[in-house]
Amino acid sequence: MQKIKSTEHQPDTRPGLVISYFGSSVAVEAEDGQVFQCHLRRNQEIPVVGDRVEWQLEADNTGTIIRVLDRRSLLARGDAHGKTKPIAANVDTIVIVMAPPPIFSEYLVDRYLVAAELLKIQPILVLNKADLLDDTSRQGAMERLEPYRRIPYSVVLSSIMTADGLQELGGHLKGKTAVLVGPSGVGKSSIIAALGNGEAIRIGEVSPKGAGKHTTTATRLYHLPQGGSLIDSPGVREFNLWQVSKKEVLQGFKEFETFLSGCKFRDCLHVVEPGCEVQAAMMSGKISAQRYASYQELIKEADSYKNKY
Ligand SMILES: Nc1nc2c(ncn2[C@@H]2O[C@H](COP(=O)(O)OP(=O)(O)OP(=O)(O)O)[C@@H](O)[C@H]2O)c(=O)[nH]1
Ligand SMILES: [Mg+2]
Ligand SMILES: [Zn+2]
Repeated sequence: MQKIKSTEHQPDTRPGLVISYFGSSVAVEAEDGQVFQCHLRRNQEIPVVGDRVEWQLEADNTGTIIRVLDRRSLLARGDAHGKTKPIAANVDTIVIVMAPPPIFSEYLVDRYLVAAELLKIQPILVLNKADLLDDTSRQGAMERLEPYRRIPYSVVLSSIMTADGLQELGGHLKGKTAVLVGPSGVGKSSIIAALGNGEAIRIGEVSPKGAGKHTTTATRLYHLPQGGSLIDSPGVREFNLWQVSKKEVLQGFKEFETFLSGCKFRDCLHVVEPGCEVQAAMMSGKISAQRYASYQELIKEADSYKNKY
């Protein structure tokens, strides 16, 4: 029997890109750039922003999603019930945005970094609002970012007020599909607006709930004039990983790798075991104590899934 190739379209379907998601419908960009509101059929795979889809035009000028095409990556988080919630599809880069005050939480950054490593997505750390740093707080921020530079991860200090770092960040993102993540109010939407072509991103719009808050409520994809796309996502206070195993947690801390062969026990978890090279590397400062603390916390979490679910 002949297999239908995934690139072959049914006669009346068109290719499209999901640029926004509203629950019961999605906004799909057609090949000519026009955007159509598309409905989902019952029991179909739920599309995510960044997904390539096949869709059909209806008489009322809306569309129906026929099929979600295979993804090259899917960034997701875990919810309180151990379920996986998708954030964005087909991303090459995850931009982890933080800003003062209070600068950032290493635990949050490290969770995103584990996700990035497991999905083989390139992470970039951005400390935005650099204009708000005085000499002392700048020094403190640099010290806390240093372990990440050493691993090495790309770290960019940016400001939409002074335009510092924007060109550097733009260079990293050129031609890529990137998702911006991080807490609310750090400047994700502002960065996208600054890098984009001034396309109306609603920053400064007052949200229905918080007085004077300009919060993004739906994930949305924007094209960059210089090529590439940026996905804006609503801010989060926490990022929970989907249910990862202890082995996967370890894979997420890539700077540990060079020490693993030195451990006394082959099944060493690098937590309490004697003769552990990872613990020794942490003690001698070759591995950051903060990164190691994040590792311990995530190992504990991975261990708890076994009993919970
Ligand atoms: N001083 C300063 N303020 C900034 C900078 N970038 C953004 N802001 C301000 O910070 C506030 C929040 O910016 P947003 O871009 O809405 O933040 P966000 O990360 O998209 O927030 P959510 O959509 O809630 O997740 C706005 O008032 C921006 O003007 C910056 O580099 N420096
Ligand atoms: Mg926003
Ligand atoms: Zn060990």
